Amino acid sequence: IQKVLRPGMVLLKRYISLCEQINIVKTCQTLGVGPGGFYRPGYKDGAKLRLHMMCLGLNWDPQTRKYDKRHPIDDCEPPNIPCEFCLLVRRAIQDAHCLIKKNYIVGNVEDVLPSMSPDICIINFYTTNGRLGLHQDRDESRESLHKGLPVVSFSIGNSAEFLYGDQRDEDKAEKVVLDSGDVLIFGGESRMVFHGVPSIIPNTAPQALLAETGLRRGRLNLTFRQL
Ligand code: MD3
Ligand code: FE
Repeated sequence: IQKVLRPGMVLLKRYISLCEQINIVKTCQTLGVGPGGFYRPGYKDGAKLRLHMMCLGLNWDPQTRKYDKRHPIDDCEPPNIPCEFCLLVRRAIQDAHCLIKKNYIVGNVEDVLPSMSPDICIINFYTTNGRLGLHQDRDESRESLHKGLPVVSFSIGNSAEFLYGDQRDEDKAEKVVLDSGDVLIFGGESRMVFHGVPSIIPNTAPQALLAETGLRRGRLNLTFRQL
């Protein structure tokens, strides 16, 4: 089940196979401990985000909202983005292009949803009480934002409610559920939408994923961007 939710916004349901999901979780587990690994970042005002985060390729600091070569806490250079991740991102954008061409009359699909090759992967881990308020992602370069280069997101583990809309108001936002294996792409006209994760739905991860990885109750989200 694949859906174009808005121009430039494509949801590929259950796109990542269970086997690929298991490999992604194992990679995150390996890279996520020790220096440069998962931590609970803070905002400018000192409040902590209700999630654990780590970065690959480059670093992003929620406190300064800046991209950097090094980690703000331990001064480490983050690990590279594994090739398998980048290949999956590329395949997802290609399949989104096919979907758009099949369903809409478009001149050049690259205008509706540009291709991108990621410089950074931000990995968020939400426990059962995790959440992320409505926000826009606009810390990338002016060129990247201007071109509408997409953010590609992978959801793995417990399902999450996901809100998106044209305003910061949760009551005016549209809601979809993101399940394990779903890929969501936001590019072109949809790049600046407000979006957030109001709640994680307990005990919804595929049993085999938990058995194979020991992933604790929670949800992993990987977002890929070109700066
Ligand atoms: C729409 N992450 O990392 S993923 C984020 O589930 C972020 O962890 C959420 O928002 C999460 O910034 C949502 C879907 C997503 C990611 C980035 C977007 C949607 C987006 C950027 C622009 C528009
Ligand atoms: Fe975001």
